[in-house]
Amino acid sequence: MRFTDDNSVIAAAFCRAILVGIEKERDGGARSMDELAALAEAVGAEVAGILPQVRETPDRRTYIGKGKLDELAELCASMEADTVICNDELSGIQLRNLEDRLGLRVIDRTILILDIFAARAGSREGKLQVELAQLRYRLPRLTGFGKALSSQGGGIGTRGPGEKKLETDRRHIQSRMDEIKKELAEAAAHRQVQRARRKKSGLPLVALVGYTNAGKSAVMNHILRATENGDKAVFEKDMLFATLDTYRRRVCMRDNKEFILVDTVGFVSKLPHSLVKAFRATLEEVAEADLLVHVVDASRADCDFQTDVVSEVLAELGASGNDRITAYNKADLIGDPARLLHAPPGVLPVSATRGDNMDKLLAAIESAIFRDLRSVRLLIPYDRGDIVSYLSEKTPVSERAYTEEGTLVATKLREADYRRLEPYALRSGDA
Ligand SMILES: Nc1nc2c(ncn2[C@@H]2O[C@H](COP(=O)(O)OP(=O)(O)OP(=O)(O)O)[C@@H](O)[C@H]2O)c(=O)[nH]1
Ligand SMILES: [Mg+2]
Repeated sequence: MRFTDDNSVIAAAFCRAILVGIEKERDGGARSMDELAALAEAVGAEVAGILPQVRETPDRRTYIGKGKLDELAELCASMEADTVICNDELSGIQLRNLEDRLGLRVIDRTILILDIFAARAGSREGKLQVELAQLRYRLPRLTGFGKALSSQGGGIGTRGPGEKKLETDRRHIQSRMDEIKKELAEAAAHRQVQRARRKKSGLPLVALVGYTNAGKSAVMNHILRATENGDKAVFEKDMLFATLDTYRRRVCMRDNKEFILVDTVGFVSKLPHSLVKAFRATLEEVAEADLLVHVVDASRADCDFQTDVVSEVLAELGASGNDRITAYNKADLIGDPARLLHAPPGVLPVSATRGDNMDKLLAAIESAIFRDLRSVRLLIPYDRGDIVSYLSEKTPVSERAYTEEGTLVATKLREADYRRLEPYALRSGDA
């Protein structure tokens, strides 16, 4: 693997690649290799061959075993491949040994995912997060290359030019990382202010989570259309990692009920830890959400596996305990409806593109986030017309009457509003 001067890794774009992966016997890892192929194609690589090896753990020095490595070298030559892509994150030693033996560029799954993120990140914060993840990946891998370089220098114990270069590189990377962290901290502080504002408004937060390509953005778009907020649609496409930034939309429903809906970046198996770490700030909203809507692509044979991956990432983000609704999306693609009968209880089959059951999903969201509304009768003095307007616009007013002392309003309030307006509340039995 080679790095360019701007610290990014040379993308796998336009290469002709052989994919190599370790599969545990019990995993039937073909699924995972299909996904690696999709990831490779996502950056424009051409997949010239796939070589899986069944073994429990990767070889510490060469990832795959020696016999397999010979087979790989032959395959690369016969297919005229210029790149090898491995299905796990490799150490610097493994990368170097493989490159030395094969005489080709070797890329691992992590760098492939980082490449996709680097190419697609849109916001400044997203770009910085990816760069930080790339640098985090690169730093511990300098040593492997450094050893190779330092051997050009003098004998044992002397500091060769390679070692000096290694140190310069390391310092350069470290200082860039510090710079990025500082800028990200400023962005995080800004978001903190926004979050505080939302909390004060008391608007419930609903986050869409799920495996990449499950249909989270499609669910968001359907909900936006169904609630006449269709002009705020987000990007949805049949590709891995179509969404890379967090998108928040205010959804206004009937009865003046409002909530914030958040579309998030999709998860993938073996999501690089450096990336989860870098994206933790933007994914903080997932942990803070009042409700998670887990969107599953139920048309996939491996949907249980994808569900497990999502649970693992949610645990890593500290969101395991949040209230959750699970939607089995793409139900329209399931030829045999009996398959849905195996879905765990409480799971709702939906089709975001065809609209099937989406009204039920919205109703389930509504009852989950608004179940704590308090029914109240308020007597608002006439000099507080602003409060009456607020209640008419923002709450489901069921009755309004004009009395001598002021406007009498019967409605339902969220906790934050209730605390603010409690002085005007009438106890049952009052006028
Ligand atoms: N047939 C069918 N296709 C769907 C359905 N929901 C989504 N899709 C399609 O599936 C593809 C992926 O949908 P997205 O909404 O972009 O998926 P996502 O979960 O947001 O994916 P990422 O942002 O990449 O993580 C798109 O082509 C959608 O149109 C559905 O219910 N049925
Ligand atoms: Mg999306």
